[in-house]
Amino acid sequence: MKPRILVAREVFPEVLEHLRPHFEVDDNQADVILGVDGLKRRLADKAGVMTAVSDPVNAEVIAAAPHLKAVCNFAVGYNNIDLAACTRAGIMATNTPGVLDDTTADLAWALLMATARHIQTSEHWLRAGHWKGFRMMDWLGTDVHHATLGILGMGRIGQAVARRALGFDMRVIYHNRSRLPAEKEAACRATWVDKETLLREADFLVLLLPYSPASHHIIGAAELALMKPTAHLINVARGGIVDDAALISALRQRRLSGAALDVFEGEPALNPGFLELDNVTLTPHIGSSSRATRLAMAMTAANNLIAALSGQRPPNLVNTEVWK
Ligand code: 8YV
Repeated sequence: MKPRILVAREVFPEVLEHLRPHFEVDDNQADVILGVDGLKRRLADKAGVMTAVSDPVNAEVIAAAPHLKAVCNFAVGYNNIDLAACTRAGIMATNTPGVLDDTTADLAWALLMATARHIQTSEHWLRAGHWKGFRMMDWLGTDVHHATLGILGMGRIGQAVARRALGFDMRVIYHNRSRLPAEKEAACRATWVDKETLLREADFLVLLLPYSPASHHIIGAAELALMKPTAHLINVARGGIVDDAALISALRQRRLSGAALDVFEGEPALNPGFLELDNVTLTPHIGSSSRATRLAMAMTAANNLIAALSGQRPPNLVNTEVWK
């Protein structure tokens, strides 16, 4: 008998076709959010699951899934999974690194340009019929070219964001726990600086850190106070890295020129303070959302699951200690 698996969210039909020769597939093409209770119910008889960031695979879910051997996230981030609980239960957890770097870097740039040049707000103003003709002072933005780009978290996506800055003749500075090797720094012409210098000197600060207790509110009131009042903050990483209430207060008081955010604390809930501001651009966690990339992510997760349940080491195993 084929192992039973759950695909916890809607996926492209070709992903299900790829899985069906290997597994008895319980899919969720109706895309109902299962939550803790739904996952507990649907995982009681499953050996594997493909999850998204919206699926909380916590200790309670794991305790209710006695046959579970693999949790394969279709995301590079995996803060929806209690990794320690998986490891304790001998369950493999995997992610999808690499396949979404360029697509997410593209969105970081789309947001950077949008906040720099008031793309969202000026479009809404135009659509509302306010444009009566040329005015010298309309929608004065911030130049992107020759500005200083700061990147906090210089993994693969951070480096892809940095490389794109070459075309805009920008100075690129970054902060990361460990410095990149010299050849990687040279490839994106980026200079390592301490966190305080990064905050003080960036005209555009792009956040690309994974969420963990250590990165919780790594950008809060004190950090925002160090930034230039002309600066813009861009977050395409995870909600919770930024203290949203502190950011709203800085934007409201114009202690920061603008922000562009794809991720939020407690999403999909949104701090209503954001909606009152005209200096923030908001998108609904679409960093990796191109058709090609979302398909590649789902296929990567599917291949991790196929490997894990056929006795092979999955290519993107996160809790490597479970592999004997
Ligand atoms: C995903 C993401 O699209 O990969 C990640 O960590 O945040 C996004 O690329 C989203 O999480 C869906 O699972």
